[in-house]
Amino acid sequence: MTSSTAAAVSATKPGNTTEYDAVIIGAGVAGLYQLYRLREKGYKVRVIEAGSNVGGTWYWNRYPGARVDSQAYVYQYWFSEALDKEWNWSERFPAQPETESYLNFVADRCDLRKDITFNTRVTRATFDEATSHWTIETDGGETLKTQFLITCAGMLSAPLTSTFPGQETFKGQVFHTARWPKEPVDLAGKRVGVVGTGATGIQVIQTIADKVGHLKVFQRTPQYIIPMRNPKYTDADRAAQKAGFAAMRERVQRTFAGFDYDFHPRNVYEMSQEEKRQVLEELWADGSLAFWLTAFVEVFFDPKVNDEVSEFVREKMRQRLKDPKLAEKLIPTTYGFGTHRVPLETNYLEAYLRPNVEIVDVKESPIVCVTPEGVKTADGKVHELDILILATGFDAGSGALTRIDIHGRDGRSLKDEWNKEIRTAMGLMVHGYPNMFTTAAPLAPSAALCNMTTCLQQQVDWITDCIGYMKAHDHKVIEATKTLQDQWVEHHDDVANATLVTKTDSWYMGSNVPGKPRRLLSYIGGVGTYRQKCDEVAAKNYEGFAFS
Ligand code: NA7
Repeated sequence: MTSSTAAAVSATKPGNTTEYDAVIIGAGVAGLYQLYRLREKGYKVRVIEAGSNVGGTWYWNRYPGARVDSQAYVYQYWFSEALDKEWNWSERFPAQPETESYLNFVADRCDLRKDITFNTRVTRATFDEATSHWTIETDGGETLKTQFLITCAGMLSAPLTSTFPGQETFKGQVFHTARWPKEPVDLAGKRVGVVGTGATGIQVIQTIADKVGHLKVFQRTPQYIIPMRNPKYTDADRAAQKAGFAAMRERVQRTFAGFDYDFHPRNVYEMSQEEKRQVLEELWADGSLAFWLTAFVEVFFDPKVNDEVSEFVREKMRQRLKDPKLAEKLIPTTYGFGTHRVPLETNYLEAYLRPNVEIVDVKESPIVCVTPEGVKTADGKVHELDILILATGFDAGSGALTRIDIHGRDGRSLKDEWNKEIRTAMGLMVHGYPNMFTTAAPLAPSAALCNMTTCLQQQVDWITDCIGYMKAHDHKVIEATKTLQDQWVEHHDDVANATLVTKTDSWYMGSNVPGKPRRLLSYIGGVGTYRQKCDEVAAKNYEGFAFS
């Protein structure tokens, strides 16, 4: 038995306390890589994972039609070219099982499982000022002591499962998309309701429309959409991707959103209508988020440019929705394109042309409650259902951490603080919580506006280097200063408030959770810029962070 396996075994016994250099919460994209990096440096590390297996988002979100919206060749790890050589993606935007398999493959090849405790949730984490260590408590009754706590709990991992009063009285089955069962769900011939038309709802609706008896879509806000172009990869495609591994690893680090593409280099104000149209048509044909994240940067800032691009998308949607009544329901008019997450889709609009699919406008007549028979709307109607699917989203960015009882210096509670105002120092630490590093936390690009694998790996690398620096300089404690945090929040807000994103309600702004303080969750200054700022801080001996 290795020493880490021995520690793992003893830590899983209730009542035992084991000491670690680092405890990581979560075994998704970030947690697996963080474990790999710290173990590589010889630290004693334990990962606590709520699921029964690795994968994070790709473990939990196994609903029908779940699929990644980033191209496979950028949604991957960069630390090992050997791994890349061994793994073969089947298509440009793989479905959930393939991405989950990839993360299992990495966990197996790097022998990561032996340091992960599965089926266990961290319930409480307390910083002890006398020892400068964290005490971590789990729902399995274990207690772990650790110098560093690293949260890799995901930015979309706290699902809003109890959306409506009366859900428990429903005679049929209720599923939240992020808690979809592993066993198959029989939808054939059933009366199915889907609440929510975000990126998730769209994937579900387009996938199950032809499999269910009758589908009612409860829509509050229609979406701008981009048709996904998802060719199968050939051996030649894969060979080219593998040959370009090193160049791609470099490229994604510096772009606006961590993809291989970046904004159009030409000034939109100097382009003719025809030239603009040509750029938009070319990007539309690409069938990826490039249409959103590479057309014109002004889409994010200038209402006039945003209007033009919004109208382009509306026109494309109108061409597919020949019925004017449907078009009126499904084409957004009250907010601008790209001011919240733009979903990719495949035959989503066509699903509504089917005779067994019905749209229920719950802006007009909101959902009041769930009854034993189905969903009751404000007009008094009960929509009778056998299965209710909640694609109602997440308490994003902050929810994963506020659902854990985290106490920092002087007993302060992260939940209480973030319930008033969500503040972090570069999304990497929170003032008052020494030796706690965060990934995918608010006010970094990894909270939303990023190809997640790019941003998570950057944060993990920064954290690993920082811990290495501390060990080399014999520092025991690190804490983000209030000054750094204040400056970062101010900078973050300055950049955010210049954009149209802050003028639109969505989970990006926290406005999907009643009472959540409003602030853009994700840093929108760009992935490349954020990386540069993080690197500068590190180069200046972690300026803004206090050591002792
Ligand atoms: P989202 O994008 O937060 O979408 C949630 C959807 O659920 C959205 O259409 C909401 O309408 C709808 N919703 C939520 N509550 C209600 C109520 N009470 N009544 C009616 N409709 C409701 O979550 P997703 O899971 O789709 O996507 C999250 C991210 O995961 C996505 O952006 C990708 O990055 C991956 P609303 O818009 O609030 O009117």
